[in-house]
This record gives sequence, C-alpha cells and structure tokens, in this order.
Amino acid sequence: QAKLYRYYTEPKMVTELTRKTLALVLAGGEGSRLKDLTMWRAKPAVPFGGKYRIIDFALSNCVNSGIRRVGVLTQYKSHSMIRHLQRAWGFMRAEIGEFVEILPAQQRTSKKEWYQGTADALFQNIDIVQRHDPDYVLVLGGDHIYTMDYSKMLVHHVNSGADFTVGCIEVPVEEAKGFGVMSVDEGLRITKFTEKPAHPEEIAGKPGMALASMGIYIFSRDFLYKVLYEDAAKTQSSRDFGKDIIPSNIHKSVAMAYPFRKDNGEPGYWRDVGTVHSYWQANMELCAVEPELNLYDRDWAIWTYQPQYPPAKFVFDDDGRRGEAIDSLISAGCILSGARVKRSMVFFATTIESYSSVKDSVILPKVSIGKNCRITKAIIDKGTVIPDGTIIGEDLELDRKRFHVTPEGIVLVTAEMMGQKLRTGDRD
Ligand code: ADQ
Ligand code: ADP
Repeated sequence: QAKLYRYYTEPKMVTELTRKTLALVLAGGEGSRLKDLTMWRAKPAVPFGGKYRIIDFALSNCVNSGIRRVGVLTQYKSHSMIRHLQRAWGFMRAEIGEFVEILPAQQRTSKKEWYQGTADALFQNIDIVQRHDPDYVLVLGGDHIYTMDYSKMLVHHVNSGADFTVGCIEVPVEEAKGFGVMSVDEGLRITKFTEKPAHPEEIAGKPGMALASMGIYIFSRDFLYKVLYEDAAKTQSSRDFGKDIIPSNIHKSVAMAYPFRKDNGEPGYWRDVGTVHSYWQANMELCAVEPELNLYDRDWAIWTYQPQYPPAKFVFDDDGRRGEAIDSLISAGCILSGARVKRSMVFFATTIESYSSVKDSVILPKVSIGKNCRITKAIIDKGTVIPDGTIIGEDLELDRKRFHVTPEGIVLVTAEMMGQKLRTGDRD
C-alpha cells in the first residue's frame, strides 16, 4: 500500500489518472426547496457569489484538478444552464481531448423516458460514456459550493483498490437527515449507508456528528457499467445513486469513503445550498473578512462567464450623501448613489439610489433599488425593480403577504411578487 501511494502521488502519475477520468455532473434536479429562485432555472444555474453560477464550483474543481473531460447531465428547466455552459465553458479545446459536453434528457433510449433517478441519467447515456472509454468515472452533484482537488480522491480510490469511493464530510446529526449517511471501519471501508435517515448514526467517539455523503462518487469503469445494468434490470428501484446503487452495493464490492479535508486535516469547506436559507447563508459567509472559501486563490480560480460591465461605482447623490459599501462584495456594473450597503452580496449591474440601505442581503443581477428603501436579510431575484420607499425584512408578517419568508426570517423577493412582468430571457 505505502509503495503504491508513493507511486501514484508522483505528479506525472496523477496527471495520467485524471486524464483517464471522465467527470459527469448531475445538474438535472428540480431544486424545489429553493422556491422561486428555481422557477425559471435549474438549481445549478442559480447565480451565486456575485458573479458565478452554482455549477461553476464543481466545473472549476474538475478543470483545476486536471479533469478536462466533463459531461453535464441536464433535464429540468435547462435553458439558462445550457446558455451559461456554452458561454462560460466553451474555452475547452476539443482538439486536445478537453470538453464540457451537455447531455440533456432527450428520450433517446427505447423506453422513451425522461431521466428517472440520478443513476438513470447516467444509464441513458451509457453509450456516450463508453465511447469516451474512461478508466474512472467521477460523478458529481452540480449544486454544492466548495473547492476540492478531486485528484487526491482519485489517488485514494486507486490505491485502496476500491470499486467505488464516496466523498464524505462530518456534519451535525440534525443536518445529516437531509443527506446519505454512512458508517466506516478503521480502514475507511463503508460498512453501512442509509439515504436521508430519520435517525442518523453518530460517528464513534464524536457525539452529535454524522458522516454524510457529499453526493460525489468515483467508480471504476467496469464496476459502474455492471451496477448500472443491474439496477436498470430491477423492477423495484428509483434508479438513484443515493437510494439504490450505493446502499445495495456496499457489501458486494469494495466501497470506500474519502473524507474531504483541508491540507491541515480539518474538515473542508462544503456547502449544500439547497434551501433558501442555506443559499443566503453561504453567500453571507463570503462577506466575512476572512471567508473559509477563498475566491482570491490564484491557484484555484473559479471560472465563469463574465458579462462585460464597467467597474462598480460609488457616488455622492445630489444631497451630498455618500454611496458606500462595507463587508460586501459589489460586482461590476453596479452604481451606488447616496446609498449604503452592509454585509451584502451584490451581483452585477444593480443600481441603488439615495437614502436607501441594504443590509445582510443577496441582490442578484440587474436589480434596481429606488430611493428611501430599507432592505434587510433579503434575497432579491434577478431583474427585480424595487420602487421608492419599499421596506423589506422589518415587518415579516407584512412581508409574508407579498413575498416568500423562510422559517429563519429570510425574505425572498422576485419580479413576479413585485407584480412585474419580465420576459423569460430576463429571468434566467
Ligand atoms: P440529493 O441532493 O437529495 O442527495 P438528488 O436530488 O438526487 O439528491 O440530487 C443530486 C444531484 O443530481 C443534484 O445535483 C441534482 O441537480 C441532480 N439530479 C437529480 N435528479 C436528476 C436527474 N433525474 N437527472 C440529472 N440530474 C439529476 C444526494 C445524495 C445524498 C448526498 C447528497 C449530498 O443522494 O446521499 O448526501 O446528494 O448533497
Ligand atoms: P447602521 O445602523 O448600519 O450603522 P445607519 O443607516 O443607521 O447604519 O447609519 C449610520 C450613520 O451613517 C447615520 O449617521 C447616517 O446618517 C449615516 N449614513 C447613512 N447612510 C449614509 C450615506 N449613504 N452616506 C453617508 N452617511 C450615511
């Protein structure tokens, strides 16, 4: 084992492993818990972090890990994501074997079905996967915020002789109810896996914590094909990795866990932004003075499509009030005139006018906020016009009548809720 490990951590060998890997990003889920944010777009296409879309994190991790053959499986409301992928990820060079390929549900198999579960999404494209002839297939969810070097997980997979490896992270038991939860032995072999258990098993010696699946899997080629065919032949299966493929194969094969950690051994930063509150929270975390997720790391840039806007501008208004922002990320094309922004994430091309204040909020692209507005703990969707004098986030009872308010008190506002009609293309 020790010898093998040295062998595969030779940089050249790692490159060989990543080159032989095909990444498949699952980006077809409905994401209904994001409420109106996914009314017009798939969850991985939801804007995040001021200039990115959620899927950019998984795709950037692939490219930065040296995995340059990527398929994206889409189904639900895929227009804005396909457009984004074409614009942002078109730089891959097919001539040298690099690509980000879109694999939409297209009823191309004899059954003429949309993708059932996540495993079915792969199964329906198995001929395309086989044509690329990878040695390893990395299956990723397209809806998590994190930076991770998949090549380390690949080394772990190969050196442990696994048929499949599941990326995992420690989370509080209460949160674990929303994930796949596993138990492992001392050698990190998975001994038990339950999808979304009502009573997650605690980690031995770590009360209150459970080992959650990140929804990231590495499969050795032949094993993947075998289990996909087996599952497809079953009459009773939801054709899902978390519900069927993973739990039914842990005792029939070598199933390993890969704990996602930082170089110093601490748990890595990984956020599931599947709910309005967790989406808001993860954006707010980036406004911290020293966020755990470092967007400034030049060795691990997050790639995206950059619309061409001039730099953000902060000006005095006619009354001499300053336009200013603190503990905030303000994107290109924004103009703050006599308005104050605090602890907020402001996406591109937003304007905020005099006597208005925005605090603890996420403002998506192309929003215009008029004069004398006060916005607190809110998410304002793309293209929304906030008329003069609007107060959001102070009287939640009132807000509940017009907007969507989460149990934690975050107010989600869309153009529709404001009674505005946008063209579909403006809502992507
Ligand atoms: P969930 O996130 O609940 O749990 P799921 O809804 O299947 O699982 O979504 C996984 C990924 O697949 C998402 O990126 C989604 O967009 C995509 N997806 C869903 N259905 C799809 C389909 N039919 N076609 C294409 N893509 C589809 C999973 C695992 C858990 C794990 C969590 C981690 O099942 O075990 O803990 O991810 O977030
Ligand atoms: P907070 O409570 O977050 O500190 P406030 O909105 O209560 O912020 O304002 C604090 C102080 O800053 C007040 O004196 C207010 O008049 C002043 N102020 C508010 N907005 C502006 C602005 N755009 N330019 C200059 N000063 C401002």
